[in-house]
Amino acid sequence: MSKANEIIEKAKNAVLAYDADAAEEVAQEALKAGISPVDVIQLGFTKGMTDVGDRFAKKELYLPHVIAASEAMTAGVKVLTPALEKMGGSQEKGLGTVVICSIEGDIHCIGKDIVGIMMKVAGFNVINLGRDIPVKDIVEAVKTHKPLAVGTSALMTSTMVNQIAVEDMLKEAGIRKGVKTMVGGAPVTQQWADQIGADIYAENAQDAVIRLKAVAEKH
Ligand code: HCB
Repeated sequence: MSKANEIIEKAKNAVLAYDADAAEEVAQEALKAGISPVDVIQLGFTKGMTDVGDRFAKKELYLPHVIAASEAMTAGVKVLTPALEKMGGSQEKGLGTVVICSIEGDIHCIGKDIVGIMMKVAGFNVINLGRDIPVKDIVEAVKTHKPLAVGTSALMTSTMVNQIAVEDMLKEAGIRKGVKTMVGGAPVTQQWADQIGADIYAENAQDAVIRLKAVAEKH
């Protein structure tokens, strides 16, 4: 196994072991070894988190396990964030402003925060409103910041519906045409984006960057 794969595997296992110390250590090891922080997050920590989610769904694990696993992932990502932000130093700047948040009713924020970091790295000015953000506040933020795009994250089938409300309230406010809407989160699909009239569906943080860069270039 290559050094990179070994570290990625360790990152996954740190989340599976609910071990925040191990997650921090492996993140530091990755930085020292020059392994891409993006790969450690996407192929390591996220893979571990997805496995925990699958086992939670099968009732093999309980909520405290999910909490502990997410704390481990957050600790690891925190160590990698400054390195990721530095990577942004060499990238193109001034691609435009993007507002992001977890949608009303949804406190899941790990994926949304990774999207935010990756967009910052790519050269976007990111306004991260946080989690469980009321739709009316999202619309207000669009009025205030006049972003290129507004990205919402929904991790639950019960909160996805609030992405429809974003589309509706932006239209009611007469500002829908001036902003691109992006939707994401584990249960969200391209089909959902098409159904509700969102402009962009992004499967993961890298995909979000690619798609938003394409929008910024046309702008
Ligand atoms: Co949570 N939870 N959870 N949870 N949780 C899920 C989402 C379930 C699917 C688990 C399951 O049952 N299999 C489930 C939802 C079921 C459903 O509706 N279909 C669920 C549930 C039910 C709940 C609670 C209701 C549990 C309870 O209290 N009984 C509760 C929610 C309360 C609420 O929101 N009001 C809850 C709580 C929690 C925590 C707090 C323990 C923790 C969140 C911690 C935090 O975020 N700070 C948590 C976690 C961690 C999960 C799982 C295990 C992992 C989510 C995650 O972080 N994945 C998740 C299972 C799963 O999703 N497979 C489970 C890793 C990240 C990196 O992936 O998909 O979020 P991501 O993000 C990607 C991608 O989607 C995309 O880019 C990201 C990076 O590549 N993306 C975007 C994300 N947002 C985007 C926005 C864009 O605009 C564009 C791209």
